[in-house]
Amino acid sequence: MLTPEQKQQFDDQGYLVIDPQIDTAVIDGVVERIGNGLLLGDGPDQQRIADAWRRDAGARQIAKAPAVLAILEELYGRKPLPFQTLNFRVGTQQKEHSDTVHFNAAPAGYMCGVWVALEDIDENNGAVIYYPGSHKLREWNMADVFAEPDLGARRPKPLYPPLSPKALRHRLKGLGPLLDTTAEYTLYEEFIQRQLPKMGIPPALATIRKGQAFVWAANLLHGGSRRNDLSRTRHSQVSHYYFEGCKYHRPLLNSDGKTRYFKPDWVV
Ligand SMILES: O=C(O)CCC(=O)C(=O)O
Repeated sequence: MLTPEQKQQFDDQGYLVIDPQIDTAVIDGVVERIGNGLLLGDGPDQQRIADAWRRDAGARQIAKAPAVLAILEELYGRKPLPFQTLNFRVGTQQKEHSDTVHFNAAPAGYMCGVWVALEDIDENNGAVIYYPGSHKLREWNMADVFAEPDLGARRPKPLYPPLSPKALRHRLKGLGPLLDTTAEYTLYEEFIQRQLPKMGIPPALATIRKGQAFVWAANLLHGGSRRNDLSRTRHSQVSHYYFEGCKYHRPLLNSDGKTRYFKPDWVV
């Protein structure tokens, strides 16, 4: 399905624009339900709609589009497994990051994002910004962030006092991290902002058309560009994929140095 040039481009540049072959009716249905507020998001402005696939067949179809699954299998040589969807009405203006700080695997790098444009995207409605080839840089993790003296000095204290091993196990099962990951992530974002000018890679914008998709490798630095026109929407769905036969973990939740594997909630 992919040409050798497309595979080479993904290897060299860490991204690929593809045709996910999703029916326009499916795309329009998701946009309409989101536009009508039938699918609500989290946060005060409800702009980020996590895991719409659970409630919405259209969002599920986008995450499991056969053409996308076939292309990812060609690129990675393993069966892709979608495990999260995020829908947005407007651009996120999210600071640059690598997904490897959120989701990684053993073996490393078996994770990717597929960002489907549910309307035309240009430089004014908050296109994804990315740094071609940055996926080849080392995977920066929280240890790198804390190694910067000023950022390390601002590292937040653990949220809980030392717990018994049993209480700790219980906590980790039910409530996730014992760490203030929101504050730690802010330090990570600052760290990445310092790396960007040093990399010597000019940023690019994923200005793709409605119905196209932008695939990025886990370690490609990317974010949401400025919304130059605040009156415009930017309907999009990003689905995140792991691959079969790996172990899965979330480095941000492991910033105390222990790798805790988890069982993702697969999109079914
Ligand atoms: O949609 C965007 O603006 C950015 C999305 C993103 O950075 C992500 O899903 O990791």
